Amino acid sequence: SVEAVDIRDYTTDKHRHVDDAPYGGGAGMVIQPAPVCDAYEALCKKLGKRPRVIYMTPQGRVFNQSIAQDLAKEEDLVFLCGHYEGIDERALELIHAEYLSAGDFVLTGGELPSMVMIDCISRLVPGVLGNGDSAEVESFYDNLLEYPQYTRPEVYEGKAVPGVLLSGHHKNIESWRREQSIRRTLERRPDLLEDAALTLKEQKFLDCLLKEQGESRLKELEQLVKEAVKNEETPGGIFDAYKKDITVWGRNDLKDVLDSNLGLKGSPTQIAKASDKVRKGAGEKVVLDPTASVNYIVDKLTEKHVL
Ligand code: 4G3
Repeated sequence: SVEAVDIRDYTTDKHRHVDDAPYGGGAGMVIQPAPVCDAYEALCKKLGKRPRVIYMTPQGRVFNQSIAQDLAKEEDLVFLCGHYEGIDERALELIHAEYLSAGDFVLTGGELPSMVMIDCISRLVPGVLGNGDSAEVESFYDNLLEYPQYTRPEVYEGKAVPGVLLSGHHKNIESWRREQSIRRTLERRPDLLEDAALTLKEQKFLDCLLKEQGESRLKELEQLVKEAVKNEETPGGIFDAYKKDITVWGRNDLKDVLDSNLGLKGSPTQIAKASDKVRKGAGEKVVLDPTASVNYIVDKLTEKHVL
């Protein structure tokens, strides 16, 4: 169950003040340590133990399913919510507050983040809200996103339900769903794949997807580099080669990028020549045309930054 504690009940003055101006000056008010600590101590006395205290703050570790699983093991938890102002640092130290954030955004108070966490944690407690200890609880199962779901009708607005789901072939359905989960995770949350639990076969499948993606990126990148080299005079020939990895402004900056990242020194022409020399050194036939140089540069950029 959830119980709200009002720290104003732990004040002694007649206006029940809980905040005061910050030492050192500055805007806003700061919650004083006594009401927070006294409220916590009263709670500890009542419970006969000292429950973990979670302080809701944008400066905390970002809450996730695995933190929820850890917190779900606790018999009792205290969620401490600041409102506008901060809380005196000494109170946070004395009650051993753990800092958690609901995400990278700022609200007027910690109440909504605490409710998000309470909802998330409580559905992991067996017997709470009708949920059991089923595998369904692990929604971030294997660190993959969920596969798409379909229900009746079989065709809606001309869009049919994927045939495999109607086949009754459970093994195929299961592997189709896994494949969808992997595709979707790569598409929407590639960061999750780092820790995804994949079978060897699934890893191979992912490698194929990545290779396809890499090849199409390469084509685009090649086009971008060609443009940049061609538009020697246009400083506005800006391109952002794969989001954040390489940003090149016209040809002179291309030179800088090649210089600092690849150790290729000199003017673009010299670089082109140097790259051909390297190609020659590597036993390739020398092609002194710009396209070949562009290809070489693309290779280098790809090797270092994109794939
Ligand atoms: C402490 C938590 C509390 C410092 C609290 C703001 C967002 C979150 C507050 C502070 C909050 C969150 C109150 N806003 N992302 N506001 O979990 O700067």
